[in-house]
Amino acid sequence: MKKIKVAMVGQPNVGKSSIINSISDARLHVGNFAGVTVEKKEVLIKRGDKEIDIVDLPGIYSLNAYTPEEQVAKRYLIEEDYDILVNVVDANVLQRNLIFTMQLLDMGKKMILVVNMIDELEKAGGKIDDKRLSELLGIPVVLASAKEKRGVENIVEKILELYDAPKPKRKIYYNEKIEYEIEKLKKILLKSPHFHDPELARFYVIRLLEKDEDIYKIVHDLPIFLELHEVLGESIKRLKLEFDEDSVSDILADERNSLAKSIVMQSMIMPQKETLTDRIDKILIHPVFGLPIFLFFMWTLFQLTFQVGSIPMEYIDQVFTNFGDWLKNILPQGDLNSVITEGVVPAVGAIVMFLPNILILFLGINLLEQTGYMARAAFLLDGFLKKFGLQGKAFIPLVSGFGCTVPAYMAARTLKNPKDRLITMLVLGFMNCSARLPVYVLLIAAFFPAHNAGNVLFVIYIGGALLGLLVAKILRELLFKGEPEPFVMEMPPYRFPSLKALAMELWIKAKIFIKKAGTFIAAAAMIVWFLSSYPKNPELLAEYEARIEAAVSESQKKALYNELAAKELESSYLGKIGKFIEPVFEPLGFDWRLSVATISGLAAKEVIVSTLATLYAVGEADETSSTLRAKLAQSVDFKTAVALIVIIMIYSPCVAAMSTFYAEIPQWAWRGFYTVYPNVLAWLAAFTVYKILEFVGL
Ligand SMILES: Nc1nc2c(ncn2[C@@H]2O[C@H](COP(=O)(O)OP(=O)(O)OP(=O)(O)O)[C@@H](O)[C@H]2O)c(=O)[nH]1
Ligand SMILES: [Mg+2]
Repeated sequence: MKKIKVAMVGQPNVGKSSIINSISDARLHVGNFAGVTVEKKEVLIKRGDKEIDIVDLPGIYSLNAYTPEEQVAKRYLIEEDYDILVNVVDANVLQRNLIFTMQLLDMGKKMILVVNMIDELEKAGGKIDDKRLSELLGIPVVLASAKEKRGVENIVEKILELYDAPKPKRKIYYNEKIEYEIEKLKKILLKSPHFHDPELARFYVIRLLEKDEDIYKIVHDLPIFLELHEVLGESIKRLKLEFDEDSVSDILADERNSLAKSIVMQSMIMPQKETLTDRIDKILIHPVFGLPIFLFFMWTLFQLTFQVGSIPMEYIDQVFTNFGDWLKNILPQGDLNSVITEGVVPAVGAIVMFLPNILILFLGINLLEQTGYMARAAFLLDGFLKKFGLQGKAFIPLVSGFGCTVPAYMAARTLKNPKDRLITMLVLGFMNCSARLPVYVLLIAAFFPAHNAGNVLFVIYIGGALLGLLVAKILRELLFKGEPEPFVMEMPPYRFPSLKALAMELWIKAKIFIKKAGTFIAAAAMIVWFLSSYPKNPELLAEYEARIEAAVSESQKKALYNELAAKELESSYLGKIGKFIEPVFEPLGFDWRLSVATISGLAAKEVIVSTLATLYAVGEADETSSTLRAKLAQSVDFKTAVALIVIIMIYSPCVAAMSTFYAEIPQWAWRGFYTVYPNVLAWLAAFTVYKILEFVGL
């Protein structure tokens, strides 16, 4: 079967990923702000006897790629082998997008232009003549709307057509003075046996004139470089003089700009209305009301997360309890029975209970991403963030951090300046991820009055964020002297999120969450159960059996049972590990069980809940089953609970997040710093809070 390799490329937020989703059954992440895709993704589609392998690239503003995610796209474009380039542009900002199209045309590849979001343009009264546009550019043009699935199948048709057809002739040329120099340099380059394709040579020459370092590095090692280098220098000098500019890059930028302008003038009717977006923005980014409105949205989100999310909780809990009881009866007595009914089922149940809370939180984050409000919030908070040495654009990875720290670290790729990026990544862990939500909800429900629960949750999240800002400030002052880079953020138009897409995203999140509970968390629970049940202690058992035998009353018997269970737990492997680490946490009032649970959170934050569920289930075998929440409230005091919350807010994120950080940041010194400092800080903060609470007598 023939395989056609297609690279999807264009500026950020033009709908590349959406188009791929609409022509395949892929579920690439989309969002209404620049920088959603930060790593290349491949999707395979079949049409007839042909396979098309489409590569979704991160959005890129120009070939002078600055940020790591732009580098991913650029490197792919110049280093990889592909048959067809599909350049996606946004119909609403066609002229600006076409400037980049000109750069892509320099590459001399087979190329298709997809003008997306045509629905929005038409709604605003604009129009594009695709035939004319195609004539002017000399490549096939498709008008499309990924949202309405219009024209998307045409893209596939054009890809198939173009694959079999010869490469169309170049139509776009620059000013003849520039072309003259290009021609001269091209001849030299073509003397080298490495270059057969004149179009590729032309592209290299243009990039060399623009002082593209990536291309420079490739050519530098060729024997022809010596000859080329001299002539190149003269050409650059001459062009700068003739055009009276500081660099050839500037000259070409002007050229591309005016080409784009004239092309748009000949092929497009512009809309002329005040858009709905303008009107909404008058309120939402109002200089005075903007921020309070933003805070109100956030507060509402956490209220809903707690209050609405807690409604189905008891039903889910009941389902798992019943399921556990049922299994207990049908499975043969023994270790298998215990590990499943005392280890796995309660642990998984304790986690799955929080699915509704998590979904509401994700719904909030998703709305932020899909409507276009994210870019506004970044804009509103820019001034505030700058005071703390962070860039406004850092807002996007920071908010993603409320969902999951792993993609948030990746999202930090959109920050251009390495210092800004590193600071952002170092404090990202303080944005409480959704895996920590179950732990908070459990602890809040156990230790705070119900009417305040939503507020406490809000304070935890805002508190984490503020702490992150404070640490960013300190890092900026001590280690990264200087100002954060100023940024220009694009304000996409507001878009009504597609309900189907929203439901799909939530469904995917729910599946991931349940899968994690059923595999990773279940496995962790098994380990915890094993470590807490072995080694068996026959002497202890014999001793207590004798005493229970001799007991006179039922209540005395029960007390002895509980004592036995507690002693058995203490002499288990886990008990020994717990005792070993207990001294570290003792000043915070933690017993060994809380200590173990805290450490287990490094595997995944939900494991804290499942570990607590296992450790606090022991010794209650024949009492009326009270909930984990009630057991915690009984055996942990308030200030210890608060100290635990503080620890969880600050200490290292899970191993998955940590390994993502290591993958993104190659310097060992920073990796080391990142691994140690949150834990030290967490302990100190928890200790301070504990002492304050003790002092005020709580
Ligand atoms: N109205 C309308 N909205 C669209 C269309 N295509 C995409 N969108 C929306 O535009 C936004 C951007 O879409 P993405 O597919 O994430 O864009 P992208 O080009 O992959 O962006 P990056 O990954 O950041 O480079 C999302 O909110 C989409 O729902 C379209 O044809 N019409
Ligand atoms: Mg994308």
